[in-house]
Amino acid sequence: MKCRKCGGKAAFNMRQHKLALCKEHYLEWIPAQTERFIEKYRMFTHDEKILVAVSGGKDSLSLWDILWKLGYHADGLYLALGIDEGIGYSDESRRLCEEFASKRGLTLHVVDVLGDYGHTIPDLARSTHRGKDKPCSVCGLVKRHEMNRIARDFGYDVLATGHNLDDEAAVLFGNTLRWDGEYLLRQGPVLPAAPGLARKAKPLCRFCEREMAAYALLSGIEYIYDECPFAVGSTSIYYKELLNDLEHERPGAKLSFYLSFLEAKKKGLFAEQREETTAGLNVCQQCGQPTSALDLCSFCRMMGVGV
Ligand code: Q46
Ligand code: ZN
Ligand code: ZN
Repeated sequence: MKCRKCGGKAAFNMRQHKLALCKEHYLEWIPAQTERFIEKYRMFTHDEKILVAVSGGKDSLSLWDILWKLGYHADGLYLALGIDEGIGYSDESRRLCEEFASKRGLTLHVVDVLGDYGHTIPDLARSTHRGKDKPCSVCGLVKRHEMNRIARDFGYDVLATGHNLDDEAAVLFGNTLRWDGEYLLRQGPVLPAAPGLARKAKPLCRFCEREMAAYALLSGIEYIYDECPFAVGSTSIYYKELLNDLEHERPGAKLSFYLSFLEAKKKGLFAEQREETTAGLNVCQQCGQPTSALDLCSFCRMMGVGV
């Protein structure tokens, strides 16, 4: 297989795009495409400050690497969740993020959930009614709250995450199975800011998992290969496998599922486009983020802080 640009030996073949590229041209193609998506979906500009949520995995570190190479003002945020499970998952992923940042001279914010709040995610899951079997709902709540807090406190214009096409297609598949209108309306490459909530963007949402793994590998990014130990057996992994079977039989099906959805939404198929709304919500008396409760938001109540 030959590189379409230079005729040299191809390092990576993308059946769904009918495109094969050598290492050099692949490492140019991914950032160039990312820039196109950032502009197309109006995610952010070169004048804005971007906070990239990094987990130590291939997607988020590749995203940070790409934004850095494209000349964006992008700082990182790592949330130390205290997930160990015998493999030192959090410690290792933190080390990789810190190393990544220091090699490139980039700024990394680290929030240590145990140090700052006195709990680890597995502890919180055990001590609350949320997440009896798995800590994922507690973890999601903490991640959303803390990402938004840092973005707001440090004046970032946008919060960028490394969700790829496989992630987005799996979420879309789940939302479609339930015809969950609210979630469908909110799903997309960019979610505008709302009072108390930062704008969110997913610049990698059109690249599949394989493409991001190839990018990380070919650019020599050191990342954690293990998934979070709690991800094993999750519904989203099951949906990803289903969609991969489909993709195997019909290359391009995954991308077209996602893009056709975006197109349908644009045409108004799902009624009026709705932005993230905080109308009817109150303000948490402790942290100031929007909440449906009268006094403290779920995060502050769970952490036992404040009033
Ligand atoms: S939610 Fe659950 Fe993830 Fe948190 S506990 Fe791990 S798998 S990291 S995306
Ligand atoms: Zn080439
Ligand atoms: Zn709060």
